[in-house]
Amino acid sequence: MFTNSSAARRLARPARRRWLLFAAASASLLLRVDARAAPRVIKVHARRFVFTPNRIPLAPHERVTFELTAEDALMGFSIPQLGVRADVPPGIVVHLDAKAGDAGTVQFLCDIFCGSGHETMNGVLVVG
Ligand SMILES: [Cu+2]
Repeated sequence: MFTNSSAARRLARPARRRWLLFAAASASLLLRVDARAAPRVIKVHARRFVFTPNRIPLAPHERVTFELTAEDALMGFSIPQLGVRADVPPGIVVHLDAKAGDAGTVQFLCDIFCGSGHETMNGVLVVG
């Protein structure tokens, strides 16, 4: 069909450019999907009768994974408003997925009696 190879190359250039644009757009989309797929990991340590940190900023609707550890007793990590909780035995790393809601403050607390002072063991997610 083509009488010489330079004519074939000229016609091939737009196709190659389209392919490169498609590849770049696909890579960009994959990166965005990966960023969305990987929730931020937030480490929270519990000891009688304190969570560290006890004030955690989150973006509205952010997906996070809490990486929970306990030092000296079986603890509970509960976020009633988000409907999630976990037992946190000492010496074990526990992962708990959660998704923030709209802007505002959300309390978390220990929901396993761990001694005198347990009732003050809490913290707050600051969503905004
Ligand atoms: Cu407790």
